[in-house]
Amino acid sequence: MEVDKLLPEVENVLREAGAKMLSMVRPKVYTKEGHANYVTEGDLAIQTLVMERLARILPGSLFYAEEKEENTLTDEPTWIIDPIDGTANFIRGCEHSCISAALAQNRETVMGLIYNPYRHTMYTAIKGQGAWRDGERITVSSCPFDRALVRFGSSPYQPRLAHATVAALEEFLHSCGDVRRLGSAALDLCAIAEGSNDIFFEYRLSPWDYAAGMLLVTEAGGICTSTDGSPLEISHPMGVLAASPACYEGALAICRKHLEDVE
Ligand code: LIP
Repeated sequence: MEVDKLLPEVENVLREAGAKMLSMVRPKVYTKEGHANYVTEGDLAIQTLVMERLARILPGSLFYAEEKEENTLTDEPTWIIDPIDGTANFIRGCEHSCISAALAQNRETVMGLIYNPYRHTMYTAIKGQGAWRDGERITVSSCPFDRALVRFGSSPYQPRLAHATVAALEEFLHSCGDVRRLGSAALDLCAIAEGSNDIFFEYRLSPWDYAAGMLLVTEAGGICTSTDGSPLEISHPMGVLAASPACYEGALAICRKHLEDVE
């Protein structure tokens, strides 16, 4: 499958979806299972639009998407979609959310796109062909570990991970430059890929949160594994650690150590 031929059309789908997202002011909000877990009419409308358009671009492709009832990843070409990553920010008007789409083949991401409609910024990556932001090549940083900027996610739907997250954060604060929590894992992974930040971790995410971003990071020269160092898979939720080569080992040691705190 020549995925690079699909890229321009998929970019247009995400830009159309982004315009729809920005047009939805004060969207209806619904609760989902788990602590502080929400979905809006924006998530649902954008997921419907993106799935319809991508099904036309790649007839016969399957979907693994956040607001679908049932998700099972097979070896078949499958779009992994987060219609709005950073839903809580979207609900509150905190303009830091994005639309994330990945194409998987044989359970591996071969193409990833993340669109930030607030900044009209498009991040793309195709396996083996590098990572790009608005057509400019991007690479991870060379910042040393003791000066690293660390992005993290607090796994708010999983309160049992709070203690381990806070303990890891404290160690990062003593070991690195500073920490930041902005509320979109996909945009956090873009920050690692473009080199504006150096480390990202979150002890549990769903495949739609990271399937595109993990390819951006590795195609930008970074390392992306689970928080215990095992290979990151997109067939089920996992912890995620992404970092530049200069920072990965130090970050893995901290993430692994505090994973032991999780019951
Ligand atoms: C969110 C992630 C965030 C994580 C939240 C949630 P959503 O995605 O981007 O980093 O901490 O738990 O998973 O739910 O807004 O698509």
